[in-house]
Amino acid sequence: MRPVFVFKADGQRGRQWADVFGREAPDIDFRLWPEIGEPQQVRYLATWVAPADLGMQFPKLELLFSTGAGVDQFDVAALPPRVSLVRMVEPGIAHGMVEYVTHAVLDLHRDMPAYRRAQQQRQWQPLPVRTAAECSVGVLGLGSLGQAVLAQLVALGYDAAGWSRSRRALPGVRCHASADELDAFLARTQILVCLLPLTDATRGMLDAALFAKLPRGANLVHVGRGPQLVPGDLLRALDAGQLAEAVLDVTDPEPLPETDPLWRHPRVCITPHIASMTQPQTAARVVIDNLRRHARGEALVGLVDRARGY
Ligand code: NDP
Ligand code: OXD
Repeated sequence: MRPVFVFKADGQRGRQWADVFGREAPDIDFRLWPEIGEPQQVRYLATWVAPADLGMQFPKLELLFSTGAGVDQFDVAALPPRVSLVRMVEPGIAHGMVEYVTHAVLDLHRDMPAYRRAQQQRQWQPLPVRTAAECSVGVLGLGSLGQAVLAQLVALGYDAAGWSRSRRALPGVRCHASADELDAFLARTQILVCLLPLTDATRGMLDAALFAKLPRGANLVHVGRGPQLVPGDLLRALDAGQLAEAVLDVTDPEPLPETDPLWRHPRVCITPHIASMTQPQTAARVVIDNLRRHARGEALVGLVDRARGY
């Protein structure tokens, strides 16, 4: 009997995944939610949110794939120990994030928010132009997305730095590691990009204390997760001039309620969590590759460390 793989997402994406599996993995029985047949036969599940009774419903489940890069939507502690959780590491999602962050960084570096405001006042007012090399960008999180973003920023000539938990070495990037080196990283960062996963350690991290360690007039591009940001602290930092602009692709909650003051702040740009999306063609191939690795007993790409939470 072929091993059963269940995909749970919207129908259109599901059909794209089904095409790739049909062509490239006919040895796997691909089933599209809710037409999953006998749940007792399911060995692999790809979904954004896990059903509450996952362990009971799928007693033979071995691999749970997140259909996105983040896994904070799962109650990891509630997953049966036999189930390995795998986050999405695929070129399509990285490409989208590179586009979004590069756009935001260029927009901020070249003072486009100020020019948009000047145009509304019909003001012709050139500002001094800094080269990319004179603009310091710092990325919190040097995982698959942080690394892809930094490679593009380095190619554009930015003064690039990054921060992660463990020590990384990336071409052209000043890499900082651990809480010990966070202050030095922040002190040199004019445009701060957050690409951290949401964990107990990163929740509420973008707060007044952190903003105070950035140079005055720094900018924030937040593409991690909404609960990492303390919105009141952001608004106060903007009003006090400690921060100049904020680009937020993620908020808490999502969608942001109509009455939320973030919507109305003239120096906040909000997008509805569209920075990057998993691309079915490339993602399905990555998952197939991981299924092959699993069958051969090899290490999985994107395996989540439950203790770290990402
Ligand atoms: P990875 O797991 O590959 O990388 C996470 C990085 O963050 C690693 O470098 C890790 O350090 C670092 N990190 C985690 N916790 C800490 C900590 N406490 N202190 C310092 N560094 C820490 O994740 P991805 O790059 O794939 O994705 C990052 C996040 O981007 C996702 O979790 C998701 O929240 C967000 N995202 C947002 C999207 C959007 O559309 N807005 C789309 C996709 C993802 P180390 O290297 O030492 O492990
Ligand atoms: C993701 C996201 O984690 O879309 O993939 O935020």
